[in-house]
Amino acid sequence: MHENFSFRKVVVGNKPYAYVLNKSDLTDLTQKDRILSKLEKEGYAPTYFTNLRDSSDKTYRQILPNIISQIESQYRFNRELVTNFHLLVVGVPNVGKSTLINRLRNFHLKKGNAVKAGGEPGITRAVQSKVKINNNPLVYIYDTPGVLEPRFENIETGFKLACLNCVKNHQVNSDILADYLLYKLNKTKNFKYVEFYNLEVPSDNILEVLLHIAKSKSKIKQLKGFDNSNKKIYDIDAAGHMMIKHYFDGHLGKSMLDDDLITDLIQDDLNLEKFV
Ligand SMILES: Nc1nc2c(ncn2[C@@H]2O[C@H](COP(=O)(O)OP(=O)(O)OP(=O)(O)O)[C@@H](O)[C@H]2O)c(=O)[nH]1
Ligand SMILES: [Mg+2]
Repeated sequence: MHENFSFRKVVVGNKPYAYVLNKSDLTDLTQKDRILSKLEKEGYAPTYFTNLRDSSDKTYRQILPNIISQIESQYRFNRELVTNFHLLVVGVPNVGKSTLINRLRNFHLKKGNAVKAGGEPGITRAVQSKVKINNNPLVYIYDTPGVLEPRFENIETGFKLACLNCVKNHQVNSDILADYLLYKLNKTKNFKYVEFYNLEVPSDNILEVLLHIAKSKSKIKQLKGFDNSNKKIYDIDAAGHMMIKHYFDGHLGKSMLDDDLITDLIQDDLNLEKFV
């Protein structure tokens, strides 16, 4: 896509919108203020961190009233008489778009789920028929399939999305992906994996870690030798898939793969501190 592609400018333009960062239960939000200020600088506001898995997180309830007030202020200005509104939910696969629609409908309309959600990318296959989520004003929302840029701006973006189960896992070799994941876990000092896999110490050797996982989880595969004999070996590929799944299911601790996108801000802060 065009190198100056900006989701906000191209997709949203001047239309009312909200930027929702879901699955906050899986995210390390210790740098939340920095993330927010970076997003704000890039024009993303209002921004909501939501956890739609946990019903005690009520943040998602603020989204619709905010959008309605943006709509109303625009239409008051334009003096148009419009009585119903249509929203579109857009995002990469498997981030919780359909879940959000159901939750908005459950809460604002007190009605049951209307769209299908699920644990794999690609659950929503086509733009769905509109779903009513509010009366007075009447608001409908369209569910859409997850979208990815045709080409990732760099290979690391593809790795991040694969670690988060936003692209189908088999598109990347699991040991390469697990190697990237291990590098990120170590770099961000997230050593939960050491405890989770009963390792003695942190490691930066992915084969060592995957072999340990394959042994402890009995991931074994059979190979036929040249002499037609059966050989059993530890299945490193299966261990890699397992590690990535453990990660995106949250077993390897709360994490933030975009740490590299906010380090420049941390550097700015450090530079400022020198002058204080
Ligand atoms: N941990 C966690 N899981 C969530 C959260 N929100 C949704 N999920 C789960 O994430 C999975 C994907 O949710 P969907 O709503 O189907 O995601 P989607 O964006 O519509 O996915 P596609 O239609 O495939 O693009 C489901 O298993 C949801 O239960 C959340 O806040 N935290
Ligand atoms: Mg969906």
